Amino acid sequence: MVGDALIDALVGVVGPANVLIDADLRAGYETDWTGRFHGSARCVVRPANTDEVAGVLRACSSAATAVVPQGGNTGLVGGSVPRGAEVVLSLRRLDVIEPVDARHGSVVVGAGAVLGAVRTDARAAGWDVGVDMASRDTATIGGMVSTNAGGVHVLRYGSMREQVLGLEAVLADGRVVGRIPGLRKDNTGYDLAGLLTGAEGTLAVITRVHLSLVPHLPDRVVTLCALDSFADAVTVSGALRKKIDSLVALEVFFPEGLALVCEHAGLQLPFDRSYPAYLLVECAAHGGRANSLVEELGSVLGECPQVQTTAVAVDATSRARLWAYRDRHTEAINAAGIPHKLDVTLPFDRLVDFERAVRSYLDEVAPHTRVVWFGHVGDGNLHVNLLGLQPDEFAVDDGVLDLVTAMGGSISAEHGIGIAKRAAFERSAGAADLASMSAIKRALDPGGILNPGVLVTP
Ligand code: 2HG
Ligand code: ZN
Repeated sequence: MVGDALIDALVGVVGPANVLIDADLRAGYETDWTGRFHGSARCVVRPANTDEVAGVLRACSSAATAVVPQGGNTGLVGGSVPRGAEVVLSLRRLDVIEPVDARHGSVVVGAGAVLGAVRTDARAAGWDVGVDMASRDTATIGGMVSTNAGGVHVLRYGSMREQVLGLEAVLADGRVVGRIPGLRKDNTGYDLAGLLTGAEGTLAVITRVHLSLVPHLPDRVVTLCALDSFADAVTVSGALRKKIDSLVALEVFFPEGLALVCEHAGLQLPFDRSYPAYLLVECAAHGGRANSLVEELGSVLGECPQVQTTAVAVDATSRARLWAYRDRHTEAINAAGIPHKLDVTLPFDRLVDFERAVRSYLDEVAPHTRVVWFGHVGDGNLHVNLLGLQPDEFAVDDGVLDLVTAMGGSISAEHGIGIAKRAAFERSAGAADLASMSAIKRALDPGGILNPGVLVTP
């Protein structure tokens, strides 16, 4: 039987301990973080290095068996869990973090290296990773590059694509592509690293990444602002983006999400009463400038009459206390039910209209739905979490995403397309764009074994 021959071949590549066949061993790899997406894998295979990844892909290609690459399994669009009898290719054992280049600010890491661990090494050398997010202790660099992850510092440092100096990846037929040396300028041919970044494991399996680092900025101030409306939050965030060079994060959340977080995490409300909107602002510098950051931010906020009250934090513990109100949204929402996650960008001047339009759309078509909003308002990026829908119900999501498209936005700001946004993506993207993507898919993965069903139609 083909299946058994494949298992034998995989065992030959990675050893019996790293081919997980039993249902209880596979289980942790078969359901996504939200609990919305799950399927059964043929097996989970855990290679330790690039050669083994190549061996696994050659075996799967010969057996014409689909492969679902998986990093930390923190994805939110169903792109890294099986949909039916695929081989899950876990990259977590490729977790080597090479010594940081402390003079020039870069590091080469395996795809399975966890963001938090890379950040610790970078900071010890006076540098930092430009992308940060709440799932930092589980998310892997390979997964973050594959999904072009964003996070809370995009307005300062860009998404994952901007951090990649070079990468190595394995094609479906086992050939290794890419460049690791990580030159700052390299204009030779097609940008394969740029193409594989954000390809969601549909074109190749990323095995190593050369990351550009950013200077570590230890002087920080975090201010939580209370506002009377989302419109005020958008206005204040525009003023902060215009006037403050040291800005590294600009996040928004609302009373529904804050109440969930406080209940879930056992936290006190930040102010003595609730407000219609909250802005979390972080500024950073080095050279002992914390006090001047406080003064600069205080003076710009003082010129914004929309700001009702603020809480300011400078030391690490107080900063973490304010960040918890924002960072713990995702886990608090998950504790309340299985969410449908819509991650969208709008032009800044459509954000407020969009929020109103979604509320009236939901009142009309799904009044039982509970909506929890938050996001990276500094990037025009909102996370719209819908609770109370069936996991396989897509119509309400698609209606919201069509509103995004109609308002000139993007249906995926930072989480990717996966399987969750496939239909909306096909409606929002241009026909020639879709055809070009399909042609690229067919060229790099002619057998269609890499993450079929995700992102692109071959
Ligand atoms: C975040 O910004 C992540 O924390 C997750 O992108 C967003 O849970 C979400 O909807
Ligand atoms: Zn986000």
